[in-house]
Amino acid sequence: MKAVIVGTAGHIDHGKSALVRALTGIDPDRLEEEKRRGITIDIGFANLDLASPAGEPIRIGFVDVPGHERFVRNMLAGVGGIDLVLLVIAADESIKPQTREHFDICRMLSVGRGITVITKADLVDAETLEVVMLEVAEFLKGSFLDPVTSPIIPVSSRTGAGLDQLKAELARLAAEVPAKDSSAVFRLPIDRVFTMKGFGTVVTGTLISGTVRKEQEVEVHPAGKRLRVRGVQVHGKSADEAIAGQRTALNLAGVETTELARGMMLTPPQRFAPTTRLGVQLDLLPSAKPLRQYARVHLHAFTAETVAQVTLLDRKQLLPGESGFARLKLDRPVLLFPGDRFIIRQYSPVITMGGGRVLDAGEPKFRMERSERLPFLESIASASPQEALLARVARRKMFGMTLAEAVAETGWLPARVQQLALELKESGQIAIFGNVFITSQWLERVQRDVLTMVGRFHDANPLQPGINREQLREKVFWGPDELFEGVINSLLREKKLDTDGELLRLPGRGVVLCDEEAESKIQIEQAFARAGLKVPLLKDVLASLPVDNQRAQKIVTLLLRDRVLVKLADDLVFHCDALEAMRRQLVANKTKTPKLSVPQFKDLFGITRKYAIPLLEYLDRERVTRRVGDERVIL
Ligand SMILES: Nc1nc2c(ncn2[C@@H]2O[C@H](COP(=O)(O)OP(=O)(O)OP(=O)(O)O)[C@@H](O)[C@H]2O)c(=O)[nH]1
Ligand SMILES: [Mg+2]
Repeated sequence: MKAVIVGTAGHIDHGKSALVRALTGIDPDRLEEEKRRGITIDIGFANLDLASPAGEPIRIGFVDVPGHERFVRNMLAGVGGIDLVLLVIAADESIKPQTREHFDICRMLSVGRGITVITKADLVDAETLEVVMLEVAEFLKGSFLDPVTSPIIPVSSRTGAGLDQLKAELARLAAEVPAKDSSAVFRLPIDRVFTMKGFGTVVTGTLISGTVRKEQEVEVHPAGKRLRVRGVQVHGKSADEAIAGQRTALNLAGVETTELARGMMLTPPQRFAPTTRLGVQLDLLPSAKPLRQYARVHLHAFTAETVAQVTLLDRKQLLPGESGFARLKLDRPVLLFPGDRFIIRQYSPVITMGGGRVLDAGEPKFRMERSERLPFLESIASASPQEALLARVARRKMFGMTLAEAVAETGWLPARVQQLALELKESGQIAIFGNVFITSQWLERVQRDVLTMVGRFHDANPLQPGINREQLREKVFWGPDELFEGVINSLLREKKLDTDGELLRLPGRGVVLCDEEAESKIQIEQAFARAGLKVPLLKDVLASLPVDNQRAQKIVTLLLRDRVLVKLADDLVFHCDALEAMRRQLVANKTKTPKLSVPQFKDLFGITRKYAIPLLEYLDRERVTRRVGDERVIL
């Protein structure tokens, strides 16, 4: 069944609650104090089933708001999720201050559709009613409630006159209203928290998007706590799930009522983070005072409320009726997505000043340059979803943007982000590596940086075959692993890089041995391996090779780098296996010979003093032995 939320709006005592009761049979004033004083203090709820002109059933959820100027805060908590408004004006009083203020709020929140209801028609004569209708029509001209497109209906909740016409009109409009997206990300702004005997903690709210099911895990923002949905109620009846547009109550496990409050937001777990920085488009009411740079204001979005400081990005002050780009610094974090609407009220005295639209609620952790903020907001303000995603990816520069980041920043489902990303890839504007997006411009730049870095490595290390991947990554990269791997692979594919296992090199650079050199390398290695500790002089070995001395030196450098050979003194080089065998023999004989003098060492390995001293010093360095006087203790 289609679910539509209808809010009331209007001045105190103009008959909003009486109208809801007359339409639904349910008294939305639920508090004892409300009944006693005969005024609405907090938002109240009721529901009504209607049939569309085509005969389809529609469930209307009413959110009845208080008209008292002191309770506009509560009105704002109710109006955030509504699809239609009933602007209620009493025939005997006509337009009053909160008629204007509530109407302004609805306009600022882009409510878009509604019906103007002239209540208490029974209290005035036909002539007065006529005058009031004309006055109201004049007031609404040019707005979303312009009488040319939306009706003004006189009713009496006392006699019932006009109610049938109102119901018919409601059904017609409710059928036209686009349904809230139940396949989008689930979001429930909490408007009430209470305990129910036998159930525990219950929260209620207007489900503004998505679907929530029994036994599902949810996260509450900004607290960040994960909770389980023990039960779901829709319009007061148990259900397996609630869908967007329904008045929803959730019984939550694992949380006390004291941990929850109006203004918090429920979402799927582990995907979203609340923010204290918003990039917005701000609209000031014609009736407001000019908004100064760095002014503090009250911000209301859905059921949340916080103080915010305004930094105007495109002007020094915002004049009445003007619209500009701004950055808001919030005292308390809220969870909002681009496209969400909000209201601002003057800090003191508290009067509604204007409102706006969230453009950016996901400023990346590393700070954006101040100068980048305005162009970014301008670029996404009227962008298509595809262009907006491109701008968001571009903002992340060489770091790229992960799918998870894109989801968190837009509030779109992963599949939608992926689809848009694919389209951007097909038009050559971004590259996708695994789950990371990077713009083509930034990819080119990163590729260039990588090649420059590898080139520099070759210049500094002419005898090395290439740079280790990890080493390169540390030098040039801050983005996610997938992006680094993707960039390297793209360069390998384009043959701008060569690889040899873990090593990367520019094509034609790095040491590559020719056949003769490879042959010589084996000869050198074997000569030293055969010799054990009685090694030949290096220069004698080199002289016997088929290659010239310079190339021979290059090969020796490679063997030393790979620690196949170990140099202990000028012209005195050993094979690593020989050194290892010596070490093992010493350790094996430790119990028999715990100490050795230099002569004993010479005799043990049959070597001369010229070799013995550097070898013992090597063993000391390697902590196999320690020198004590003229002797070595084996450790
Ligand atoms: N004669 C007559 N009285 C009405 C009608 N509608 C409401 N009233 C009376 O007007 C008074 C105020 O009505 P409410 O419905 O409480 O007004 P409200 O707009 O909800 O007031 P707040 O919620 O406090 O802003 C009550 O005493 C109602 O009985 C009507 O159509 N005709
Ligand atoms: Mg009321």
